[in-house]
Amino acid sequence: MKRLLITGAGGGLGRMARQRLAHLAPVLRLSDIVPMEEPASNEEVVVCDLSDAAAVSALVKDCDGIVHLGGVSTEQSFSAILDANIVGLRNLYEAARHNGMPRIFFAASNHVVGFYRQDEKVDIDSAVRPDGLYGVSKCFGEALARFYYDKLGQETAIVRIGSCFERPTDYRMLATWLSYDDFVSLVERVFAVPELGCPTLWGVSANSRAWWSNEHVSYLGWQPKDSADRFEQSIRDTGNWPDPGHPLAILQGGNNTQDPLSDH
Ligand code: NAI
Ligand code: 15L
Repeated sequence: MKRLLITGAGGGLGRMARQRLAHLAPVLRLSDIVPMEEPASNEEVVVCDLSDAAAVSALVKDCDGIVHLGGVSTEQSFSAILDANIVGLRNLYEAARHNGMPRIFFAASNHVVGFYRQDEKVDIDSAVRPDGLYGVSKCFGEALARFYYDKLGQETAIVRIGSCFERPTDYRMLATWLSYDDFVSLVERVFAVPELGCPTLWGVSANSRAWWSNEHVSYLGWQPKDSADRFEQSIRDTGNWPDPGHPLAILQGGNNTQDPLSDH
């Protein structure tokens, strides 16, 4: 791979990916709608709104791989979600179609199944039960990725990320945490396997409390090494532990299930 595009490079995961994925290609192209740090000698920095089709087409040109992290990452107005996650994603896939179909790592989300209970078994073939418009937009993204694969052969790893932060900070994240190291090793595998196809998988570390299994994608050869287990006592010690009746302790989507529904 000569040039890897990272969208959302100004965001939480994007800033980490900028530091940790440089070994994957001689050139990193970094993009976001917000200004980013000045480029190093191996970097290209491009400010670009995903909802601008022409700009996204130019962005994707000459890239051999895409880590797509850009977009609205929380529950917001439908118009914001529409521009970034729906129009923006369609623009990305059209740009890929016209620029050599680079392999895509798509940051999907556990919030496509947020209204399942934590004690329900959910696998990759379970019906989606999004917990907000944000989750709905990720369902669209999953369907679009699958459509471009079935129609055109565009390869994508649809990664339903749990909670990818430096460390788990609450009860729910003891199940959903994905460590930065495990995120990096997953991206490495996605771009290393000779044939990827279009798998949907869970972006989650080897947490004992995890609700999801990745047995169906053993061909990727990805083995998460971290576990949230070692943080359990320190989280208990903070007192940040929900009552059994709290959504954080009942529903997979946790507090997102309680977000107000925007009417614009
Ligand atoms: P973030 O909100 O920190 O980063 C997203 C970036 O996308 C931001 O820098 C934002 O400026 C950019 N963006 C928003 N609208 C845009 C537009 N119209 N055009 C171009 N760029 C735009 O989110 P984070 O945590 O870094 O997540 C990255 C991706 O991973 C997101 O797609 C999120 O939905 C997904 N994800 C993250 C999880 C996590 O635990 N961090 C869990 C599940 C999914
Ligand atoms: C997500 O999809 C969000 O982007 C992130 O901010 C967290 O809320 C994460 O899920 C989570 O469920 O912890």
